[in-house]
Amino acid sequence: MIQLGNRKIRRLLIIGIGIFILFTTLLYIVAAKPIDKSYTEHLENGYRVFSENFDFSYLKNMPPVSGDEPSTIDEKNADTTKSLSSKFNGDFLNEKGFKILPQNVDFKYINPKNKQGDKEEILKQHSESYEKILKTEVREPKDFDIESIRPPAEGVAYEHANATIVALVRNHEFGPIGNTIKKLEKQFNSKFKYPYTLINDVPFTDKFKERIRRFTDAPIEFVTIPSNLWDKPESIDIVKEAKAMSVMTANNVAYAAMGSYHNMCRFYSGNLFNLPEMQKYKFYWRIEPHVEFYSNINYDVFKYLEGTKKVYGFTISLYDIAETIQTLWPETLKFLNMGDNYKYINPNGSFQWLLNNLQNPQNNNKTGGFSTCHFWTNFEIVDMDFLRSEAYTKWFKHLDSTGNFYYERWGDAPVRSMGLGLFADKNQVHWFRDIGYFHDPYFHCPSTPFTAGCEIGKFSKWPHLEDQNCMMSWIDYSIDNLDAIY
Ligand SMILES: Nc1nc2c(ncn2[C@@H]2O[C@H](COP(=O)(O)OP(=O)(O)O)[C@@H](O)[C@H]2O)c(=O)[nH]1
Ligand SMILES: *[C@@H]1O[C@H](CO)[C@@H](O)[C@H](O)[C@H]1NC(C)=O
Ligand SMILES: *[C@@H]1O[C@H](CO)[C@@H](O)[C@H](O)[C@H]1NC(C)=O
Ligand SMILES: *[C@@H]1O[C@H](CO)[C@@H](O)[C@H](O)[C@H]1NC(C)=O
Ligand SMILES: [Mg+2]
Repeated sequence: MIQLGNRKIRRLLIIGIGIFILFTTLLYIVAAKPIDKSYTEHLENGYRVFSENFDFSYLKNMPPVSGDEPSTIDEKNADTTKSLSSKFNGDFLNEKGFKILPQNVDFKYINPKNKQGDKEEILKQHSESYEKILKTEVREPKDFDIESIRPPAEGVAYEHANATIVALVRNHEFGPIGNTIKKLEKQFNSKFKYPYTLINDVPFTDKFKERIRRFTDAPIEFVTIPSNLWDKPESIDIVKEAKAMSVMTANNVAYAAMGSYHNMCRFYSGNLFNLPEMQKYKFYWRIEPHVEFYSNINYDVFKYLEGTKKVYGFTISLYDIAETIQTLWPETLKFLNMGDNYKYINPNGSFQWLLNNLQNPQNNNKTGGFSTCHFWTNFEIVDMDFLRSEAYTKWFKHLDSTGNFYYERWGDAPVRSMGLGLFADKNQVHWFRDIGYFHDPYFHCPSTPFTAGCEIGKFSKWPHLEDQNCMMSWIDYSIDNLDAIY
C-alpha cells in the first residue's frame, strides 16, 4: 500500500511538473508573442504583410496568373476572378502565349525553349551559356555599315546625330560625374564631341559648372528641372505614402524611405525627355557617377541606332526587387485592357522576356506575373521619340495616376523596360554587346579587341548575386539570331 501510495504521489508529482512546464511554456509564448509576431511579420511573412497594407481593390478585374493566390483580390469579386482565371489558363492565347484584342489583352509565359529543371539547375544552365557567349570574341555590330559612321578625321567638321549625353546629378557629385565624363571622353566622346546635358532638381552651383568644364571640351548645358516635372504630385496621400515607406523599409527595400529617390525614378520614367532643353534632341545616352567604360568605341552609337531604326540600347539586364513593383504589371494589364489601348502593343514585343519565370520564379509570384527582368537604365541609349510616343505617354500617365511611384518604389528601369517589351519590336532593342561597362555591383565584360580592364564574362562583384543576371532570357527570347548582330 505504502509502495503504491509512493508511486501514486510520484505519478501525481510528474503530472504536476508536466502541467507546470506546459503552463510556463504557454505563458512564455503568450508573453513573447508581441515581439515574435512583429518579428515574423516583418521578416518571415514580410511580403504578405506588405501586400495587406495596400488597397488592391483596383485589381479586381485582373486575371491572376496561374498559381497565384487570389487572396489579394476582393472577396466580392471572387467569381469574376475565378472565371477570368480559368479563361486565363485556357487555350484562347495564341501559340506564342499572347492575345491582343480590344479590352481583352493577355500574356502567358510558355517556356518557348522548353527548359527543364528547378531554379538552381536553370541558373547553372544560364550561367554556363552566358559565360560561353561572353567569352566568344566579337567586334563591332555587323548589321550596319560601321565604316560609314566612323569618327571624323582630326580638324574635319562632323555632322552629328541629333543627340546628347545626359546625366541627372547633384551638386556634390561633381567629382564622380566628372570621372565618368573623363572615362567616356577617353573611350568615345573625345572623337565625336557630342554635347552634354547635366540636369539637377536645384540649380547647379558655379563651383560644379567650373569643375565639370575641366573634364571635357564638348559643349555642356546645365539644366534645372521645373518643379512640376520633379516634385511629388499634390495628389499623393502622404499618410498612405509614409505607411508604405515604413513597410518597405521593414522589408529591406533599398531607398524605400528616400523621397528624392522616388522623384528621381518617376522623373527618369516619364519626364526627362519632356524637359524643354531635351526637346531639341532625338537621342540621349544616359550616364551616371561611379561607372566604368571598358571598351574603346570607334563608331557613332547614335548613328548606329538611327541607321538600324532601333530605339533602345543597353548593356546589362537583371532582375529587380519584386517588392518595389508589385502592381506595375497588373496596372499595365489594366491599362492595356482599357478602351482601345490594346492597339499600342507591338505584336513583335518581348513578351516572353517580360514573363519568364524559370530562374527567379518567386519574383513572378510577387508581381502578378512580371519576371522583373529589366534593362539597367544607368546605361541607356534611347530614341526619345519612342518615349514621347502616344503609347508610352498614355501608359506613363496611367501609371503615374496610381501614385505607385510613391506608394511602392517603382524604378525607372522596370518601367522603361516594360514599355519597350510591350510597345517596341524586340528587334528595335539593341544589346550593346561590344561596350564593356560597370555600375556597382554588376559588369558587362565582353571579349573584344577593344575591351580592357575587366574580367571577361564576369557578371557580378559578389557570387551570391549571380542569379540576378537576366541576360540569357533576353538572348533566348528576344534575339532572333545572335550571330547576325555581332
Ligand atoms: N539632382 C539629383 N540627382 C539625383 C537625385 N537622386 C539621384 N540622383 C541621380 O540619379 C542617378 C541615380 O541615382 P543613384 O543614387 O546612382 O541610384 P542607384 O544607381 O539606383 O543607386 C544618379 O545619377 C544620381 O546622381 C536627386 O535627388 N537630385
Ligand atoms: C531633333 O529631334 C527632335 C525630336 O525628334 C526634333 O524635334 C528636332 O527637330 C530634331 N532636330 C534636328 C536638327 O533634326
Ligand atoms: C514583326 O516582325 C516581322 C518579322 O521581322 C515583320 O515582318 C512584321 O512586319 C513585324 N510586325 C510589326 C507589326 O512590326
Ligand atoms: C508561387 O505561389 C504559389 C501559390 O501561392 C505557390 O504554390 C508557389 O510555390 C509559389 N512559387 C514560388 C517560386 O514562390
Ligand atoms: Mg547609380
